[in-house]
Amino acid sequence: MAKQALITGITGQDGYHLSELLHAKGYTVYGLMRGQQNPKRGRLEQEQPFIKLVEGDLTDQSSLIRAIELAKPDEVYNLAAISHVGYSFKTPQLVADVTGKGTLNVLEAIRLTGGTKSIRFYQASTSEMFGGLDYNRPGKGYDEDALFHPRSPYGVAKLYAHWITKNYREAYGIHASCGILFNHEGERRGLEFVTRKISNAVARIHLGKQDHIELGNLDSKRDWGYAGDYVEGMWLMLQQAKPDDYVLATGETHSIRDFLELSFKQIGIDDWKPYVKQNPAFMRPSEVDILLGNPAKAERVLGWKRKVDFPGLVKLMVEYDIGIESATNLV
Ligand code: NAP
Ligand code: G4F
Repeated sequence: MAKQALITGITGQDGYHLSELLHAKGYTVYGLMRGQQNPKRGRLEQEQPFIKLVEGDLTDQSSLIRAIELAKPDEVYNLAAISHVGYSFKTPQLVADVTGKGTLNVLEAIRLTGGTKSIRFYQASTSEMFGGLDYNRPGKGYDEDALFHPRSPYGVAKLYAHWITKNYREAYGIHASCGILFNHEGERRGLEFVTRKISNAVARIHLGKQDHIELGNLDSKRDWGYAGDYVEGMWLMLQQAKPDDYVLATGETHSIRDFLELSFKQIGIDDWKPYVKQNPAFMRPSEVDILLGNPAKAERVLGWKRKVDFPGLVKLMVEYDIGIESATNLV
């Protein structure tokens, strides 16, 4: 019998990669989509017709119950969230409702439909929960035992979601695992995130469609991997006999300046500085200065390892954006 999976956040970056992976493994894939006229529906129906779309919203408990009753999933991947850290400072209460309490709503939908023993659950936890204050294990990288100190309404909401998932595991015995994922990027990354903002701008500068890019803090550092590698880790977590929490990361950290340097090199520009203006509008009230993950447990227990390295990631993204931008006349 083919397994059934329900993915919330199906229109997002990870929803794309995970649904491709599960489809290739023979799963029947259900995707929760919000809004009466979601602008991403058309593209999804055209590109991934195998996905069975279910309408619903993380803030609407009854829609989640309906989705579970309809999909009868063996596995639920809770990827839906308001996921932009900067935006979370502008809409902190909404982010608490969606990114935080929304996770409780999915867990409750599983419990109320009697799925606590039959459904395996994945929660999209994040390195933002650590907050970049590397005070407890300098240089070693954050692992599953590191202290949390979130620095944004998004990070705080995700920490609630993380702990409520662990609580449902302990209280009701749900096979629920949290993947503490460090930044993962790729050709499906939203244009509002810094890597894709850069790769897209570099492509447009190369094609003469744009002459500069405006960014905020250039000094922060991130542990950047490729999203396609990370969804494999999500799936592996749900295949284990026992639920647990795992860090997925590369074990390397690079600054925004490093990303700019490699991206501009792709189009033959060695000095990127004349093309970048700093705009305080993109700065955050509190910043996560550095993220570095330690994926040793995932490598040991799950046999997971990232495949795409940092230069490979930058190359893949810039090449993709040059292709997309060349194919359209829009300026
Ligand atoms: P993303 O591209 O921003 O996708 C977020 C998804 O959540 C979209 O499908 C969005 O739908 C959906 N969503 C937002 N509000 C919703 C609501 N009220 N009800 C139902 N769905 C809603 O995020 P991603 O990069 O794929 O990340 C997936 C998950 O992993 C997120 O939870 C994110 O916080 C977490 N995470 C990401 C990273 C990373 O580096 N990418 C790292 C750690 C953790 P619309 O398209 O309709 O807006
Ligand atoms: O690309 P970002 O917006 O990603 P951020 O804040 O690290 O969050 C992402 O990764 C988290 C995992 O650690 C996820 F949980 C979260 O959902 C999301 O996917 O910003 C990265 C860095 C920040 O330091 C930011 O201040 O880039 C800096 N930055 C500089 N200029 C900018 C910009 N970020 C954005 N989005 N836009 C800018 O113009």
